[in-house]
Amino acid sequence: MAQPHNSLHIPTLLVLFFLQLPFSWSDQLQAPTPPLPILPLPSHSQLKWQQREIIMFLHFGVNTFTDSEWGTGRESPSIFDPTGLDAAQWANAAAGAGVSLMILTAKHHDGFCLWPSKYTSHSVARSPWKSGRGDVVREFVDAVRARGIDAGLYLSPWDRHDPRYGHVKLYNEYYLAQLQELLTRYGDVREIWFDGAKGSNAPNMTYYFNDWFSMVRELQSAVNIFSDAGPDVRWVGNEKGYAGSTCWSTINATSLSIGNGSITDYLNTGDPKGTNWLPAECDVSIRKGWFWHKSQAPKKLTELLEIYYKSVGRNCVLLLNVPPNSTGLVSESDVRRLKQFRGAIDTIFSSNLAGKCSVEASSQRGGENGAFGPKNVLDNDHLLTYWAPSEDEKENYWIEFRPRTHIITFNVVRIQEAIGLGQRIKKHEIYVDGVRVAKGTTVGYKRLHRLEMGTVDGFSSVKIKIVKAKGTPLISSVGLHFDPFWDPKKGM
Ligand code: FUL
Repeated sequence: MAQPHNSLHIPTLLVLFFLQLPFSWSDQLQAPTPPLPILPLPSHSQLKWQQREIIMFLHFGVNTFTDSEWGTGRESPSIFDPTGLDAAQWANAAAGAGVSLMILTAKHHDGFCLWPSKYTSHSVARSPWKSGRGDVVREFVDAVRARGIDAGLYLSPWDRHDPRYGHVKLYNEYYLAQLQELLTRYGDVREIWFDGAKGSNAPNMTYYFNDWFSMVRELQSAVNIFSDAGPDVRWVGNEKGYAGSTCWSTINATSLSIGNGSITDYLNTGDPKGTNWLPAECDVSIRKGWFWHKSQAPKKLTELLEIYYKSVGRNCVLLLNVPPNSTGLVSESDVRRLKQFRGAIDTIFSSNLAGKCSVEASSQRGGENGAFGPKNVLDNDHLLTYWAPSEDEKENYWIEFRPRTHIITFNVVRIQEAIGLGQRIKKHEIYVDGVRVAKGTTVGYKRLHRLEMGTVDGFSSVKIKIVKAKGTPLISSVGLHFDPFWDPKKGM
């Protein structure tokens, strides 16, 4: 009987089955694959931004010479004369703090431009500094790049000087023209800052954000765009440098808008159900003001460390402002504080005491021979190698550290997720010898816990439990550290 077209009879199927066998045997020699991601994911530029941890902000302009924070727009360019301006000194100060990106206020709300823009005369070109032939933006980008540091720029949307402000089309054209100057004349720009502030008496203005953002993307491929609402980096919702103790890098961008005071709590915590990867940046000044004032001094080291734990230690990037003074230099007191700050961070985190422990976990993806074992949390990679539990395990995931020989003294626990596959952990707890010493919600790129109970001096087991997660948690790094500056009684 003729076989119907398209169908296979049983002997043929058997032959095909046996032909497959060698392939399934060799399958066993292949490495177990990484798990599927949980969307949304960061872009390549967002991942690079996150790993910077600390960025330096520089507020500099006419306000530096008038002892004010918000200029009126009526300042005469003749007051701008930073006779000792040395952008290499700014870059050295940043390098001393281990910073890899610096962002300069090319134009603040007063409208004065630190570069000779051809679209306005309200700029350095009309100032006595370098007889009007200077360009602060040029000196800044050249100096930071010479130091191996990336450059970023702030261009204030609110402009109190330019008469076009309030005339929607004219001002948007002006703003875009300046954006094009900044993004074509000065090489690579890694972050552009769109500030949301606007005085209550300022004229009505509609900003053409979509045009601006599209223009930025057209002119710069590796840039991150910051605004209250992203699209690449969001504001954390305050200027104290503190993220929420729950802080998701995910959020719903459609619920955000720029300059909207009612969404600060949402910005502070993010949203586990968010469909956009839009991590938060914590901006704060090393001094009280954003601009330099003779009467102000830098924050104490303990205050800076508090900020570090509540920003970088809560899955964010810290944007620390260090304002150059009227001579055009970062003040010596600030340079010293920055060095101290970096020194303290290095003292605390440069050695990982968990490295002196053996490590076990509740399960591991692909079994003993897979590449996802718990030891991955002890290597120097904090992104691409990670501990992944087996997908058969549902909740109650744990990873445990036992000292091999030494007595280990620590008061800080660091946990990092492999965020390249999505942020997942919703709730976690830390136990020392069976007693809970810390608990928290999100982890993200980095979560730091300073122990409220103070220092643990010797233990037989530290266990981290992942109590709730979106799917299987993936932990890229765990650290046990000793912070000599932490005093739980003072809370700092
Ligand atoms: C705010 C501005 O009004 C401040 O002057 C400063 O630039 C800060 C970073 O953003 O919105």
